[in-house]
Amino acid sequence: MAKAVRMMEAEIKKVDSVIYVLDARAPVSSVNPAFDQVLGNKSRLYVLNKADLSDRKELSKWRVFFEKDGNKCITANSSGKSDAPLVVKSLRELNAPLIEKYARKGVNKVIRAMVIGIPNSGKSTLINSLISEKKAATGDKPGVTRGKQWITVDKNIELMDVPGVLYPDFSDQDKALKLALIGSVNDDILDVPELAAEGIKFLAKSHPQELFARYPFIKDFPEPLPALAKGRGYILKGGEPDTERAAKAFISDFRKGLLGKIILEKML
Ligand SMILES: Nc1nc2c(ncn2[C@@H]2O[C@H](COP(=O)(O)OP(=O)(O)O)[C@@H](O)[C@H]2O)c(=O)[nH]1
Ligand SMILES: [Mg+2]
Repeated sequence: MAKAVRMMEAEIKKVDSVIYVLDARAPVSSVNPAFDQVLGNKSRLYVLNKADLSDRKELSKWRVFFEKDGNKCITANSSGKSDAPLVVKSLRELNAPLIEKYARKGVNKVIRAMVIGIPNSGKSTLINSLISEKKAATGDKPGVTRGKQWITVDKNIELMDVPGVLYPDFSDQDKALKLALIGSVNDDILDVPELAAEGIKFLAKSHPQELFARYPFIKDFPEPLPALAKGRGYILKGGEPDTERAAKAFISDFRKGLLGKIILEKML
């Protein structure tokens, strides 16, 4: 934990801005306040990524929420390339005063930025969407000379080739649940049936329409997993409901957006 902060401290000195990649399905939980001090007053471009999986109307409110203190916020679907120009344009706008200051002296200022965010928020995907070749991934190959390589996006923008991973903030249970649901926590260390049961309980309150539209057969059942297993026909040889499979199915459905475009956090 302290090591991650120290590493970030060293890297942050080399850049003008950070591109803070947020998972749009849990914008607040995607931020780790532990890194705020390290980021200091570097200008931030917040990218509400995975916008394709999120409620568009709600997202526009979140965009406004993150646009303060001179920072910028945009929404993006990094799986495609269509939002890449907006990312580049916004980063250039964020640094316009600096670019102009140099331009007056006849110098082309290259803005350097570091892409940061919690695991699975889409940092690598975003970087790859900004460049023509898949440089972000190939740098890890053994034999490829490592060290500080900057990825050139255009004449004004270079990205640090290694994205900064922020460990997620598990300070409260509610955040931990959301982070696990969106897939920011390795499933290997999770109790999947427990996560699914908690997730269903959460959605039954926050998004009952979406939940029960997909799984009408779990309504009014105090134990949702056996009901879901029976409803889906996941039955073990002995006739018992396969709750493990039901749990996996629910989590997979949620992450694929099959329950709908759900944002787990409500704007206050
Ligand atoms: N639907 C959708 N999936 C995305 C988007 N961005 C990334 N992903 C997926 O999210 C997963 C994690 O992305 P990755 O770039 O490896 O995350 P990183 O750990 O932050 O580098 C991958 O399966 C990506 O394909 C997006 O905008 N929309
Ligand atoms: Mg990555």
